[in-house]
Amino acid sequence: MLRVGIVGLPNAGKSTLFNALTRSRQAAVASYPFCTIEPNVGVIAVPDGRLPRLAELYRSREAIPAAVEFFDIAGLVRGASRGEGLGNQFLAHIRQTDAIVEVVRAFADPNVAHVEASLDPARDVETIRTELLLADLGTVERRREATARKVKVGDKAAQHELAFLDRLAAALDDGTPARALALHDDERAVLAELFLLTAKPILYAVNVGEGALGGGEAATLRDAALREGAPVVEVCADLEAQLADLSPAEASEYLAAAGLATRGTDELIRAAHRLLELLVFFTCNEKEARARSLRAGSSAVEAAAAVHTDMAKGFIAAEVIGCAELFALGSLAKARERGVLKLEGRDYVVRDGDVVQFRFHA
Ligand SMILES: Nc1nc2c(ncn2[C@@H]2O[C@H](COP(=O)(O)OP(=O)(O)OP(=O)(O)O)[C@@H](O)[C@H]2O)c(=O)[nH]1
Ligand SMILES: [Mg+2]
Repeated sequence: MLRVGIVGLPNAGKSTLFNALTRSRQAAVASYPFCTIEPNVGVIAVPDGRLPRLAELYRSREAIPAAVEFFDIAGLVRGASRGEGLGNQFLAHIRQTDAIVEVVRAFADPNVAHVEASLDPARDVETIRTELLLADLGTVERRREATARKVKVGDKAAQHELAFLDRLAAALDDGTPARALALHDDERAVLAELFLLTAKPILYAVNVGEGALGGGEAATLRDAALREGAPVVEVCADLEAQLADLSPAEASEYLAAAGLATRGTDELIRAAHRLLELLVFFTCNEKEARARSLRAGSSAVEAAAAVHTDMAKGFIAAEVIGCAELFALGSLAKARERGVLKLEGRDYVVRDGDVVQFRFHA
């Protein structure tokens, strides 16, 4: 399962958001900085309105959503890359994630200390960016020393790598995250070995408290995020965390009363899922309707492997229909009748929303 790390300054509301996401009180929350030291881990279902409709069509006894793991990490402060705050320990935890959700504090509350003493979301984003860049620069420099030693003893391949590491270090030094670089395949391989923090896809979760995001600094933040191609999602972490104990109906009522149409956390989970470049395909029968995550661009046989290795080994064909088409027709029988149920081979590229039944030799 892919893992998303929740990153940000202390007291930004990371653990509050984690609890809102997991609809639990698993993570300790406090108004003092560095409340979280050991990370909290939770598996979170990806909300998908298509799943209950499919479960109904197939008369499935159970509906099982796709899931992503969220990892609530200790707060990061200015100087973390040099070991300030919880420094290196914190950075090691981020290294273990596949994508980053950065919580940006945009709520004002005199009872909750701000480590920078004033509210300024755009500055906070810059602070975190700088620390991640500096940490990566350190990683690249250590690798560069090792590579330079290889070049000295006449290793030809190392020369290429050294040139790439120089380019990489210059980019980081210039404020460009590793994810923004255009890379050749061999460079991509070196980058993968470095586990750089700025190579991970990122999205910003702006914690707006009970109010809405507005004003100049919010616009600056959005502009900056857009320039780097990062999604921005607004959440009311504290409000949504309070919904954890309510039934879905009560929660909707509460949200409506607060003037919110949807849960920001639902949007956040879907955005994180997209950030991981995942799509969802469905397998459905009477036992269960199940949403499954798959890397975008994967083939039918790779999708089969995501269900069971035996299905991939004995793969014969995949019977496929897009769920939008299926909903329009109203039943699988009709889809069969109309001949819109397609039989696809192992190289078929799976699309988001495909309902797939695999045929395979047992
Ligand atoms: N007013 C207000 N307070 C919030 C909101 N979100 C979080 N808080 C409060 O802010 C404080 C810090 O929240 P946490 O979730 O513990 O913050 P954190 O980012 O996990 O902090 P560290 O673990 O110390 O890095 C707590 O007192 C929360 O109740 C919000 O949206 N509005
Ligand atoms: Mg915390």
